[in-house]
Amino acid sequence: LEKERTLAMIKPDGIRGNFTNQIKHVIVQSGFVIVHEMMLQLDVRNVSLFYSEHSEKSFFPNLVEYMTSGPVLVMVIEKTNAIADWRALIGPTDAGKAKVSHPNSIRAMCGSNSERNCVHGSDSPQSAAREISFFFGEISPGIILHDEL
Ligand code: YYY
Ligand code: MG
Repeated sequence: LEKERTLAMIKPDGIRGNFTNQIKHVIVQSGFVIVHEMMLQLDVRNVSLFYSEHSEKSFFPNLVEYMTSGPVLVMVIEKTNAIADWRALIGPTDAGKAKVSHPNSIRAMCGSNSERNCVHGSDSPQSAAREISFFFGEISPGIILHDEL
């Protein structure tokens, strides 16, 4: 089977709650290699672009506030079947439900509810390609671009 890469992110609540080491331990123990990692503070424009598919949702303003509330850690992680396996490890979007239905999932471990769920994972090969290049491509939010450029 071909190796695959996906984008994993520890969101601001995961960083604030000191879950970084535990999450990275789960990643490595599950057979992933962490290929790239970067910690950065997202701004409103970055989050709006990253989550543009949700821009019309009622939860969008709350999502932007959450995702800009502190630094995030983005990682490119690699193994066979990485995209589906990472989604399975993080568990359902609603971390409150995850605590009941998927108690061993990462969102059950460090998340709170559907709005504060501590981690992200790409949901398809198309999303993984887009999200990896979003953070690790030539123009990344990790590169400071002056407004006049
Ligand atoms: O891919 P995943 O993160 O599991 O869920 P999405 O449905 O793509 O939503 C993205 C992001 O939006 C979710 O992780 C938290 C936030 N959100 C929310 O605040 N309230 C909801 N009812 C649904 C999602
Ligand atoms: Mg999603």
